This record gives sequence, C-alpha cells and structure tokens, in this order.
Amino acid sequence: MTESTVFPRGRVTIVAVLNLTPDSFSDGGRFVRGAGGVEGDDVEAAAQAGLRLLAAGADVLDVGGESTRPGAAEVPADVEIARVVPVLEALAKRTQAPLCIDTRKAPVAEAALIAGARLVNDVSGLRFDPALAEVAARAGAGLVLGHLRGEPATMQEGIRFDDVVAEVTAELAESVARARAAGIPEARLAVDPGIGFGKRLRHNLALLARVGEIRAALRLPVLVGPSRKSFLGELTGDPVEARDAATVAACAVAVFAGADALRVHDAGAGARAARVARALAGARERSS
Ligand code: HH2
Repeated sequence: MTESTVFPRGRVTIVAVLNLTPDSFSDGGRFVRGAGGVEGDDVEAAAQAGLRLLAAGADVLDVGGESTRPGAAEVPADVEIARVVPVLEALAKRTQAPLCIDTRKAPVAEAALIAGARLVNDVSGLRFDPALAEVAARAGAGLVLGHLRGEPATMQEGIRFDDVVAEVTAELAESVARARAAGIPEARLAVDPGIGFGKRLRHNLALLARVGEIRAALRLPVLVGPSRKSFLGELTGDPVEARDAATVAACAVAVFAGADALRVHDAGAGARAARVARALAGARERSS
C-alpha cells in the first residue's frame, strides 16, 4: 500500500465531526440559526467547539454545512459556503491540525480549501459533482471517497445488495478511478463504505465487521462513520442522544477489523476505542 498522506498507516486517525447545519441528525442547530450561514458569535462558538474536539483527541476536524441524513434536502452551494468558510477561517488561524470539508459540491470544496481546509470528504464518491475531483487535484488536497447510491433524500428507498461488501468495494473502485483520472495520486486518497448511506442494518454490520476486506482489495486507507447512526438505535433501542456507548463498540470492532480512521462526534471516546482495539489487533497478530 502506498504511504498515505490522508490517514497514515500504523495508527488510527480520529476525524471529529463539526456540523454547521440547522438539521444534522444528532447535533444540528448548535451554530446555525435559521436556514442561512454561521454569523457573529456563532463563528467563535463553533471554532471553540472544534478546538475542544482537538483537545479531546481528534486528529482532523470534519466541517460540514449540509446534512446528508436520510431524507435531507439539498442545500444551495452559497448557503453551504456561508456556513463553513467563516468557521474554517477562524480555525485555520488557531490550529495546525488538518481541517476537512464535508461536501459533495465543487464550489464549496474550492471555497473551503481557500479558507484553510486540506482535505475533502465527499460522501457521494464523486458521483454528485464530478468537478470536485479537479478542485481537489488542483489544490493538492486529500480526498475521502464515500459510497452512496443515489441521493440522501431517497437513499433509504429500494435498497438492494446481493453481496454488499463486494458491491460497495466495486463501486468505490469506480470512484477511485475517477479521482485518479483527475490526477489525484493514490497517497492522497481514502475510501469510506458509507455506513447508513442507503443501507439496511445487515449491510452496515457486514461493512463494519469486514472493513479489512475493502482495505485489502482497494489498497487504500478506510474511514468509517458509524457515529450515533440509526442502525445502532435498531440494535440497542437507544435514541440518537444516547448512542455514544453503542458508537464506541462499533468503532472498536471496525478498528479491530482494519479501519484506518473513525469519523465520530465524541472524539475522546473514539480515540480511546481506537487505542484499545489497536492493542487487541496487535495482540492477535503477535499470537498468530
Ligand atoms: N456520515 C455523515 C456525514 N458525513 N462522511 C463520511 N466520510 N462518512 C460518514 O459516515 C459520514 C460522512 C452523517 O453524519 P452526521 O454528519 O453526523 O449527520 P448529518 O449528515 O445529518 O449532518
């Protein structure tokens, strides 16, 4: 595997979620009032929240201005930009930690990279806006390619997989090929099987438990984002605000199975889960 500049080998990268939306499924409305941008005191409050995530154990901050929860409506690019750019600028002045922009749109990625982001996280894997590849290539940015069939608005309808791990791997390989064709070197790419994106409980479980197979097939680092998602509620009965314990369990298993990076809301808990799971995976390798 080529050495990665996105999620380096030999450690687990903690990618902390900083949602700047009115409607994200677990943490929406903290810094955005109404349907517009992040303004005034809310910019500072959001930047402080990001710095707290870094202090708690995050390696990367993933800043997003559009919810991609099931059923979410698309946000216009100018609104997304008005949410993320002021906060990225404020963070870039205060931290050297890599900032990541969670967007499917090329204009948003471009504005965010100018504002200080170094990574782009596209949950659609270049399917929504293929121009995003050129933006990332020009800027020399890292790019996370997610797996998503269709659109967040309708992704939970008509779900069908015969072999979810094989199909997600093949579709991620198509995204990787698009990124490579745009000139992005392998060292700047990572993939994500898209936990909760157009998948049922059994699909999410298979993708987390068998993440090592995706990693081995694509020879790229893999990020997973199970944090607080509804499949955890299906398993435990917990409402969204009480899913952090279930999230830790899912994160630990994913790391044991080979995940290189975790996208989490609770950075401290994610970092601890990663440390324990890495130690256990090391013990398994030494004793085999
Ligand atoms: N999940 C969400 C958003 N972005 N990016 C990657 N790479 N992987 C994920 O699993 C992923 C993601 C959804 O979670 P969240 O940001 O908490 O919610 P919302 O989309 O409602 O803002």
